[in-house]
Amino acid sequence: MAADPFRYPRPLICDPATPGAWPLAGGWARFAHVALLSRQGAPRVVPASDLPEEVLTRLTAPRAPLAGLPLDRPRIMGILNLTPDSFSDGGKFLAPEAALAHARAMAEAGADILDLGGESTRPGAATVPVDEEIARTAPVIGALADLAVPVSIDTRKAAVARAAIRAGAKIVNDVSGLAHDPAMADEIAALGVPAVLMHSQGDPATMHFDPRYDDVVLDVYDALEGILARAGAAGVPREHLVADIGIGFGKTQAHNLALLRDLPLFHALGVPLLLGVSRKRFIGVIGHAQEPADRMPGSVALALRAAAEGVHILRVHDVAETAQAFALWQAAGGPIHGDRETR
Ligand code: HH2
Repeated sequence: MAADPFRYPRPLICDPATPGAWPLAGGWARFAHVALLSRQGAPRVVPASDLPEEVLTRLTAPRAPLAGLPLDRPRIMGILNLTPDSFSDGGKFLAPEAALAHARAMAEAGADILDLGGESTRPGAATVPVDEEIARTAPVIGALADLAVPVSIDTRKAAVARAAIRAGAKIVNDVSGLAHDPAMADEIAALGVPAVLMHSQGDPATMHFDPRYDDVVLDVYDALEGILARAGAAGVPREHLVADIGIGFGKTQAHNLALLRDLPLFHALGVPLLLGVSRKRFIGVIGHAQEPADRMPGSVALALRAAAEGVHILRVHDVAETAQAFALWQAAGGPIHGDRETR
């Protein structure tokens, strides 16, 4: 069977004032052309209006609000690791008072969502027993119940997700993309909450050994499509799903950069996109910053670039710095609100 030429349409982001430009994922970024990526050869650039209607609709349709949060501008997800061993902030927020203070400080600094995790998934990390992960996360989530911003639970385990949602979390963030815990898809469906489903090749313990792909961009796209379909089959409504390419999870630096170069392709999945690059290792390598805490400028640069490409949620350690970058970008005419309608 001949390959579908419209299977991998990568929008080419353009100035919002471009005549005939379409809104990307219902948001602020615009595109008028797409590069049709293919496993067979070089991409072919065509006007967006040449796309089959179903493909164009997937690329342009507004995305549903996430846990009540409208995705009409780039949103900041602040990271709170309640772990002794996370690669950047491990051990800093283990004490509940420190965790709560940091959560409130991030909300104050402009976080739209807080992502709490009780298990590091850095390369080489060991798994944490379910009871311990719940003991690290649920009480802190309960203590943040008065906070206006929704909390997400960063876990690969159904029981931890359940305990977190019961304690007041509103979103599940599964870095294994339903692969770690066979009960996760049914649990998310039963809880009736939205979920971020991330692509990962292999387990954190081994994923960094020798990750291989035929074509990393297209392989990750196909895998995410499969993950979203699995969630759908378990009964999770499409409006509850967010996709994430999983930077650094079973990917080399070359894989990470290839994925970032073709990031707009992933809007063709038809769901909101989340990106987590904050302080990750390749930023330190390219940006000559050995210490994770010194990788803020590179992290902000990538967050801005992704936001300009219509990515809806940026998962970051440096909330105030990212919020300031977004504010200045917007003040200088960045198309955050998509107010220069061309259609
Ligand atoms: N990255 C990390 C953890 N959770 N979730 C999503 N959706 N996307 C990501 O890229 C992502 C994630 C790893 O970063 P961090 O939480 O800072 O470190 P650790 O896993 O060591 O706790």
